[in-house]
Amino acid sequence: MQMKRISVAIFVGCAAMLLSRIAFAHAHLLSSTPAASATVHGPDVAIELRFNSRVDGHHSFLSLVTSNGSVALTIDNQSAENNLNAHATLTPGSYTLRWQALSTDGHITRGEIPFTVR
Ligand SMILES: [Cu+2]
Repeated sequence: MQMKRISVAIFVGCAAMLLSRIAFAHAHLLSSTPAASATVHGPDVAIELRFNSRVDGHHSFLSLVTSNGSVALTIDNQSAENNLNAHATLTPGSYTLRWQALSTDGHITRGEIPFTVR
């Protein structure tokens, strides 16, 4: 009898956890600056990624990939809790912004945004 009660409690706990995970969907990228495939003016480039949910700026990662390799970017103070911000000084050329975002539900999403600096 005691055993049955415990297993029911575990089941209810799991269902609640599952529901809360669905409610706090992981971070999907809504838009970015630079936009994908955009050409922007250098040398000072402001980077902003906007997501559909809160992201943890301290446990997310941004890097810039060029033909010479990749450089990690320092994430600035977030302009909004759904955003990741950074800035870079870039010479003309092709770049890929690689991002990895930790959302508040503990899920990680990642992607790449190619852009050109002229
Ligand atoms: Cu998630």
